[in-house]
Amino acid sequence: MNIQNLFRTLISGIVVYGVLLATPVWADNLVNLTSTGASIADGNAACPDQPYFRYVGGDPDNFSNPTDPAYPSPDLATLLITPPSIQGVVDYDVAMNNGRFGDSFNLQNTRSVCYAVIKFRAKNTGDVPSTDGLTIGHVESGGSPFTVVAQVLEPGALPLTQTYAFDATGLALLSGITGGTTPLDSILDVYLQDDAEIDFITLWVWYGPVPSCGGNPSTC
Ligand SMILES: [Ca+2]
Ligand SMILES: [Ca+2]
Ligand SMILES: [Ca+2]
Ligand SMILES: [Ca+2]
Repeated sequence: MNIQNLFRTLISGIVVYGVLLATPVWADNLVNLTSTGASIADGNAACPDQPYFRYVGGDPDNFSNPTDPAYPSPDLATLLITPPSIQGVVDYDVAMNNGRFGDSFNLQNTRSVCYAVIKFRAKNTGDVPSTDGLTIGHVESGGSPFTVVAQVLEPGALPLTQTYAFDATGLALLSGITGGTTPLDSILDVYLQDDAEIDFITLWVWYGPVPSCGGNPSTC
């Protein structure tokens, strides 16, 4: 993974119930994500008897003014300005051209992750959007390194709302942020560099044993 791909973007939230929309097939641009099984019904089926937590960043208002605030963690805020970009750091609903976007979600949970779905809306707005990426992971103390959990490359190529499920690798890495053997601070960072605009990001997370670990969270 080159440095350009590494720096592709994240956010905060609350518990609610809702309905997911259909997802376009775009597998070539997905890292540790899949368009298969990206629904609440799939998460409920994979993690029986587990409620889901919904984390929301930005308002799904189709990029409308006013801008929606992002709340990057202190470590992500440091990453966003290292080095400074031409445009600077932007919020949701801001056309980005050589800028940086970031938001952080405090997952507030120390259990491993059984299932997770991400939904967002993006569009290309800058000079070379084909090199962009939305990166989901965890920024370490002081702004580096960025532990990558999953990515969507060129997230604005499709002017549509996109919904993906984390694959087995993504779930294992996500569990390293929450309920792994050396859990971090449960903050999930999302980072985007540098030519696309984000309307909103929503995460659904089911906690519990990681399916790929044979149902035993103590072993992974
Ligand atoms: Ca708005
Ligand atoms: Ca650019
Ligand atoms: Ca770019
Ligand atoms: Ca918005």
